[in-house]
Amino acid sequence: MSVVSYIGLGSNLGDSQEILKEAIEKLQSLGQVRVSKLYQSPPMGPQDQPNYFNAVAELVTELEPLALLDELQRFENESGRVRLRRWGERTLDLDLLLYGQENIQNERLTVPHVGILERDFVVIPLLDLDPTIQIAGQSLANLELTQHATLTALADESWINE
Ligand code: PH2
Ligand code: MG
Ligand code: MG
Repeated sequence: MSVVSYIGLGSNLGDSQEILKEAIEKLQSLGQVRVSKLYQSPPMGPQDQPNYFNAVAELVTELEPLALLDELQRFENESGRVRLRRWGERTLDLDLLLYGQENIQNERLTVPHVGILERDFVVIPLLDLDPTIQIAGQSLANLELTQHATLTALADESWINE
């Protein structure tokens, strides 16, 4: 049975736009993909690191959550993932944000992703993909942080074709 999942993409090392584009191509091997706009976002965490490129992908997939996580981690590693410190700079970050309506908690995975409702670089792209999206009964469109988001749209949904 296929499930609608959402994957957060982030990069602030290397040619980030190209790295995210390649990540989308890899996600397309796992199912049907739609992408949000492409954003630039000031770093959450250590401030002495570059701004992030962020986007979210919707993936309709038959993969079970842990099998999907394996694939995401494989894609991170294949991109020559460099991660220097916690909350710090990285070439590619692929986070499983939502998997259908499921709540998952085990040693490898927490879904919905931790902190999802506090991160404008996740909430705003999710709203691009589904303006009515809810998490645990909370409509994301009504969140305070959508009113004073700190991120900038760099390109519309066609950025993956550039
Ligand atoms: N990811 C982090 C740490 N800080 N800041 C922004 N703006 N965007 C991110 O994707 C991000 C971050 C660790 O995953
Ligand atoms: Mg992350
Ligand atoms: Mg991550």
